[in-house]
Amino acid sequence: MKIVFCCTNTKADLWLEGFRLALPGVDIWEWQAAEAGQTPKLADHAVVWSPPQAFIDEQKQLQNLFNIGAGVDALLRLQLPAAMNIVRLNDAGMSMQMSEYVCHAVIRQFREFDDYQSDTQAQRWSYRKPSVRSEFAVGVLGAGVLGSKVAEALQQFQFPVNVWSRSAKQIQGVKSFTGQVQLPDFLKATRVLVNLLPLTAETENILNRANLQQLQKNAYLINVARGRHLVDQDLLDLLDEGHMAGAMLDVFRVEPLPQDHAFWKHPKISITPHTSARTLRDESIAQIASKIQTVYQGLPIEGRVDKVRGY
Ligand code: NDP
Ligand code: OXD
Repeated sequence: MKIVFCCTNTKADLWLEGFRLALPGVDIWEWQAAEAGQTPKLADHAVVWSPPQAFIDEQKQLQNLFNIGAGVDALLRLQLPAAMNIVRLNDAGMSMQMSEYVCHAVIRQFREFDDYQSDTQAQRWSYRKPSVRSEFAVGVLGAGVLGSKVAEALQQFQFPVNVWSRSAKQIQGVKSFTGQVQLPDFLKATRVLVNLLPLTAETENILNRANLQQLQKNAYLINVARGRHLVDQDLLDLLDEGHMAGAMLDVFRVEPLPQDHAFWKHPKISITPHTSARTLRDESIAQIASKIQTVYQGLPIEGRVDKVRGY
């Protein structure tokens, strides 16, 4: 069994060590581009994050690309041979982190903690009228591995929760909306919009003026999926016009967010550096190793990406 590791911005050593422990006898190495005239060593499977096209062009025998993240948009931008499968990470500790992040952001807005922070700085003792929970409906775009768990977590705090996905979902206490036809009703019912969609041709720029202005007045946006879902200027305009109350953004069109981007200094925008749900090394190694063993048993594995659908 030969595995090549090619994860941009990731130190390989501990990953390689972890896979050697989980898959005794495996031949695993970190990819380096072959020198001109050198014959590259070819692997059967790869563990990847945002690899370059040169990697795919060289490693022609790969059966599976095991992505060390949930989103596979960077892989689908490459020219991949038809026979090369993409396998996404299924949760592996991400849904708990994502639930923490989103619940934090929703509660922070609902309980006006940013305003209390300003009061602290001004040494001002000032009560606020409590917000009405029933008027604080949270709408989650995407009800897959992460979105469905986030919807469940939000219910612990008794917010009304709706989800929007391609196919109908049955999540206890959560109203499910589907497809383009039901998107307007979903948006109209939403005070806090959480984006957990994959980035595909259909979902790119979905957080645009036409959609965001259908949200309830004083809406709040939490974007934890991909920067290219959001039309940046449309958000800035809707914040400045007062239709939207604020946003918490974890992902951006260009990362790191450029120093001169207007988001940095906007008083109603909070920023985190693509950290809402991190890849956890041990959990990810365990999941990928188990999937590789399943492949060798000739059995189907969870998380095979439909390359046409885009997720
Ligand atoms: P899944 O693939 O499990 O879920 C995707 C959901 O989106 C599904 O419910 C799917 O509907 C729905 N969906 C896809 N396309 C459409 C569409 N055109 N119209 C309506 N609904 C659609 O993904 P995950 O939950 O695992 O992850 C979601 C995204 O979160 C990732 O793709 C990634 O970009 C991002 N992410 C960000 C992280 C961060 O740290 N910021 C960390 C991890 C992930 P259906 O169920 O009907 O197929
Ligand atoms: C992912 C991510 O897709 O970290 O897993 O963004």
